[in-house]
Amino acid sequence: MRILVLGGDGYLGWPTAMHFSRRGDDVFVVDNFTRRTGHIERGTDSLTPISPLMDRVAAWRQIAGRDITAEVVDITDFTRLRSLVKDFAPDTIVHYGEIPSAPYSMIDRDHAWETQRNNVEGTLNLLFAMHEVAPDAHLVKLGTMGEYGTPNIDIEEGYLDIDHNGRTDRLPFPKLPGSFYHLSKVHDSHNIHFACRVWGLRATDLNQGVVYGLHTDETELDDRLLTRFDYDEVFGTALNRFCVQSVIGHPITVYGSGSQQRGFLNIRDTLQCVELASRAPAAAGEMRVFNQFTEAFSVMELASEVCSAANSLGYNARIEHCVNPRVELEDHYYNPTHTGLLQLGLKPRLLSEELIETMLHTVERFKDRVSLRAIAPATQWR
Ligand code: NAD
Ligand code: USQ
Repeated sequence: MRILVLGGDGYLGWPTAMHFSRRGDDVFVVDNFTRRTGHIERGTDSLTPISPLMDRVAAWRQIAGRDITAEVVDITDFTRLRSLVKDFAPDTIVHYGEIPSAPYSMIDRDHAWETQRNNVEGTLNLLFAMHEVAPDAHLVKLGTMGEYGTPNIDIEEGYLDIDHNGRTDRLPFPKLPGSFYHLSKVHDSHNIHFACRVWGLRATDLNQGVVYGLHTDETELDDRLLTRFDYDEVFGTALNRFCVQSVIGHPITVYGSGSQQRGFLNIRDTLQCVELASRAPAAAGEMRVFNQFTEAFSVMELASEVCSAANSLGYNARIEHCVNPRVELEDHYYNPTHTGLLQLGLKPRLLSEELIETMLHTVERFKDRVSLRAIAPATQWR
């Protein structure tokens, strides 16, 4: 398979590129280093030291004996994106190339605008490029469970059968996103749905939950192949942050009561899901939607799991409830369907004490790189 990975220098993109490359697929990675410059702007960095993209590619060639092609391209540059898609002629385009942080989008007007401009413009460009020069390619787009928010009804996979005034239809599931970032994903989903309906493109929208974990089979091969691991309040996500906090003796920062629930998955399962979706493409004209997570937890459950795993290793971990910087429901109903990927063959790797301990051991190796200043929640939704 010829596979174009947009955002292939990122937390999920780089491991995805190696994953497909190792399986013999022809991989082309595109990135414009927005995530690296985002860290420079905030004065923060990944816990793991990550090599420059071209060094990663060279290390991969040396270690795995395989080539990954990489090019620095901003996908909001339509002319370059179009010619790249035309020349490479991908079968599959895995699109991770967006600004992924809810807090970043809530800093102020400029950050909200930059998140929506970058994300919506990049995806719109991609849809036009596919329409013009790669109409049969399959788009595998990373969306988010946060598009749905936390409605007081069961969440379906993308669509809802509605019975209204005696008539029925299957319509996109209503969305209640919780940040300008999550909203950008809703706008993308609408644009993708439109392009599939009107131009006959094929797409899979993967509404992914919060990803945790440091390692995949490929990143483990050599430190030069490590992926990023963020723990700061803007780019770090819950479980990853809690592991770093436990190792350095910072209280685990539970926002509010911690009873808010989310879907979670291991980074290895992200790769599994993306591969399953890629090898079984959507039909022409179809926007298929999968809810991509393996387990739902409350934030408090997650914090307690990390706290007890850390304490069993001899750390002095403890939980602290912070005033919630976000506007989000804490006590709510949460029952999202997530059967589509299981039906395609997903074998989930569930969270366990052993898995958290492995993460804590890796965090321990790099703990001297932690900047304490970056941890406390500072970005307010109000
Ligand atoms: P990341 O920031 O590490 O990776 C995204 C990559 O895309 C970065 O390397 C960035 O430089 C690049 N990029 C951004 N804008 C670009 C542009 N205009 N042109 C070219 N490259 C661009 O984020 P991640 O955690 O790997 O997330 C990947 C995708 O998955 C994102 O779309 C994110 O919204 C989605 N997602 C992530 C999670 C999670 O928990 N990490 C959960 C659900 C969904
Ligand atoms: N939270 C805490 N303490 C922390 C960090 C977070 O209690 O130190 C809470 C938040 O309030 C929230 C939950 O944990 O209720 C999840 O927050 P998060 O920062 O881990 O995740 P989120 O902002 O939702 O964003 C992440 C990724 C994003 C992806 C999303 C999937 O950054 O790219 O889209 O997870 S989902 O949450 O399903 O929308």
